[in-house]
Amino acid sequence: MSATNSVSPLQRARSDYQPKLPLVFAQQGAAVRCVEGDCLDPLADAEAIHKLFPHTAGLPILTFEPGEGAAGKALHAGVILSGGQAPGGHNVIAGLFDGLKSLNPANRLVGFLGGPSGLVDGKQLEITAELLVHYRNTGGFDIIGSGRTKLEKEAQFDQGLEHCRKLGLNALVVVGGDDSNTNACVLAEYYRKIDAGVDVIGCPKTIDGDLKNQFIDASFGFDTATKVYAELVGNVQRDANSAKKYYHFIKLMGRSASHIALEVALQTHPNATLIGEEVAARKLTLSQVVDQLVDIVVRRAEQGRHFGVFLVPEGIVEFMPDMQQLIKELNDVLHEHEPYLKNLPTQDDRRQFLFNKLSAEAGKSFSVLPQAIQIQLMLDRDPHGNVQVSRIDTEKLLADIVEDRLREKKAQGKYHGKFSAQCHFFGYEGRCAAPSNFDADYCYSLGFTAAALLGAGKTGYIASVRHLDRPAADWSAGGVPLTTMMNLERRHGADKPVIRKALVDLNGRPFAELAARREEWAVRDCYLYPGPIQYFGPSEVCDPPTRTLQLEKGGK
Ligand code: FBP
Repeated sequence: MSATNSVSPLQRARSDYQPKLPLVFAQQGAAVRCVEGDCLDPLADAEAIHKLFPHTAGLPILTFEPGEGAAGKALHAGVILSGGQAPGGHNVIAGLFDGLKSLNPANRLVGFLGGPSGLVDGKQLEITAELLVHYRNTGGFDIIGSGRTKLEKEAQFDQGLEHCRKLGLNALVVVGGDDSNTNACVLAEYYRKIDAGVDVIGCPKTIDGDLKNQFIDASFGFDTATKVYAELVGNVQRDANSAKKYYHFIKLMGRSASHIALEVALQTHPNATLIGEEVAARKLTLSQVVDQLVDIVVRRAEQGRHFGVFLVPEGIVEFMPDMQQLIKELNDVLHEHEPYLKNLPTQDDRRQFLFNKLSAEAGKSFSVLPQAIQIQLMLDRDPHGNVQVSRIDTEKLLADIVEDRLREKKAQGKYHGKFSAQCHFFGYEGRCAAPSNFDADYCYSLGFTAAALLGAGKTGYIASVRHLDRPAADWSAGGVPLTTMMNLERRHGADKPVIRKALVDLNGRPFAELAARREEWAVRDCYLYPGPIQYFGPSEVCDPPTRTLQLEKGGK
């Protein structure tokens, strides 16, 4: 991959930005004292996880403190970017590189190309200081690319090891979400079991914000992505409030969890925000969700307001009990009849075949959906078995059904307004944005932490930088055993050890803030316009973390 020749003025100015580090690293580089704390059991299914991971379960939590680090072996590390892009990935690599060099200038870093498949296929690139100059503080994963190949089979691990040996590597850093860090954990255990001499460390990445727990404050990329979406939603709100003629249905990325929609709502105060986890808890069907939106349109019309903005998390359909049942049955039929379905000549044949295999109830839910949505629900699952929710036009589905209901109401004399919908999907727009100061600092610190963990000879850990609501100098850095975050989940008919996804906590403060204010936001126009991310200027404009993080950490 070649370095970019043409750069924008912002990119040029940004390349001079020196990301902030936790004090311990700022003062000493990555050669710091590694302090072992309590041994941590898996948060759930401890006995089973211990059995599956005899070498990496029950390890102690680690913290880096000022003081001399143990003199370690020379490190030759490989880094893999895995899964969807998230702002700050390049800074993880920069932090890792600088951290390794601070341990020993002879240490090396190579990047595996195109995600985990780069390790298996032996495709890599030497990371050098000259190359990194072009990527520091930039968005994207283009320095080495990313991919969604699932690393799960021993044959893949063995092939990867062969390439590591050829390249003289003794360490790997996997930058990814819950699924990729699950794979990193399995890889670490396997390499330790066979005494491969390759240590494996994970880093928490995903714009979705669903890789967090008591040890991980946030995944990187969530801060920047939500700021980009909040800017766009704010702009749309201003347009809606100026023209006063459209309802905007905005689908936001984030996979199953609704963290992104919730955070964007807290930053912008739209008229309605659907939260998948609430829909599931209240067992709301598609029709009931539509009723809620219709009610808001009707009440606003009574005040002469015929415009508004609704936020829709992309994974919402998976939380509606009727749709959940439908998706579950579709998954089973798609899995069981995959080759046959692939050979059917038309989409219509496939639709008909699937429909005939569904239970009466699921068939009913399927048949009320517009054809385009039926086809989208039939699309291939991703390599981890997930429905590709970013490819389902849920915002259009909701807008269509809301319009139908309003038409009925009008005919019954229960609604006298005007309704015209505009649909948007904000997702890819935010994944490669230039990282905010928060993500630039956090990612660089994560990379540095990964280097320090390798320097301390650790394997099977995820880099953990905590107290992220404080200034960077006060952040603490350390490592948490990947197995601690594991539990058993049913996947493809078998119990599999996986890192638990964090969904929106309905008892948590971010959701409580939305719940307390949404009635006012629904009927009045309380729009907030956050504007674009600021990289230069006063700290209160450039540096604040997300509302979610502030509230979760007890802030006002
Ligand atoms: P990760 O879990 O890999 O971080 O994915 C993030 C994400 O952006 C999701 O929000 C979205 O549903 C998905 O990737 C889209 O996947 P793709 O890039 O394959 O279209």
